[in-house]
Amino acid sequence: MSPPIVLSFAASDPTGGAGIQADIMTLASLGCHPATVITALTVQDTAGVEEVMPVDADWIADQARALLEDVPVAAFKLGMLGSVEAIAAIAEIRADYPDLPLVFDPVLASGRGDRFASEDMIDAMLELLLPQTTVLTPNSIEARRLADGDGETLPECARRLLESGCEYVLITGTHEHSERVHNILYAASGVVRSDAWPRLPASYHGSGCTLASAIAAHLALGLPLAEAVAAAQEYTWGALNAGFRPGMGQFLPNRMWRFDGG
Ligand code: PXL
Repeated sequence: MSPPIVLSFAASDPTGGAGIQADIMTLASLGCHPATVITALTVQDTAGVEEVMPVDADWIADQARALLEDVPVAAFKLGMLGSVEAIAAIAEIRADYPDLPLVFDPVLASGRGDRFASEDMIDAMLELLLPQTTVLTPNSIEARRLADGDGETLPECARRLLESGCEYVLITGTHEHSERVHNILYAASGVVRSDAWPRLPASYHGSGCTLASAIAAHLALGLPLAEAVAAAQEYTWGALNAGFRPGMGQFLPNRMWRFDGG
C-alpha cells in the first residue's frame, strides 16, 4: 500500500526551516509521501534571505509532467513559485488535474519581510492560480496585499480573494497585534471556522509552509476540508511550540514533535 502522495511545488531553503524542506518533513511526519518540484534555490540563513534563483519554467513543467504521468498524486501544495512563467506553467499543469485538492500558500515575503513576489507575479497568481485553488493560506499581510486591501478589514480581503475564484481562504493571524493568534477560514457562505491559539513568544521561520503542507497532507488522507484545517493547525502549533533555534536568527518548527519521547 502506497501512502497518499502530495506533490509540492516550492523553493529550496538550505536552513531546512521553510520551503521544500519544510514541506517534505511535514508531509512525511503526517504519513504522506512527498513528491517535489523545486521552483527556485535560495541563499539564506536563519536571519534572512540573500538571494533567489528561479528555476526555468520549462524545467518546472518537465519535472511535474514526468512525475504526474507515472505516479498517482492525491493533492497539490504550492509555495514559493519564483517567476511569472513558473506560475503560468504550474497553472497549466493544474488544469489537467482539476479534481485534486490544491493548497496554495502565496509566499509573497519571508517572515522577516524579504520580498519574494513582484506585482506581475501577484497579478499572475490572482488570474491563473486563484481560480484553481481549493484553499489559499495567506497570512494577514499577504491577504491585504493580494486583495489590494490596504486599510480594509480581513473579512473584506477574504471576500475579494474568494471572488477571484478560490474555494476557501484561511487567513492566519500571526502578524496581527491580538493577544491570541486568530486563524479564520472563509468560504463564499461566510466564516467556516475560527480558531484562536496562544501566541508563542518566538519568531518562527517556516510556519506558513508547515501549515499549508499539513492541510494538504490531511486532505490527501481523506479528511473533509474544515477538519483538515483544524488538524493542520494543531500539528503546526505543536511544531512551533517545540521549536528550536539552531542559528542566530529565527526559531525553526520541530516537525517531528509527535515522535519525540516516544
Ligand atoms: O516562509 C516562506 C518561505 C517559503 N519558501 C522559502 C522560503 C520562505 C521564507 O523564507 O525561504 C524557500
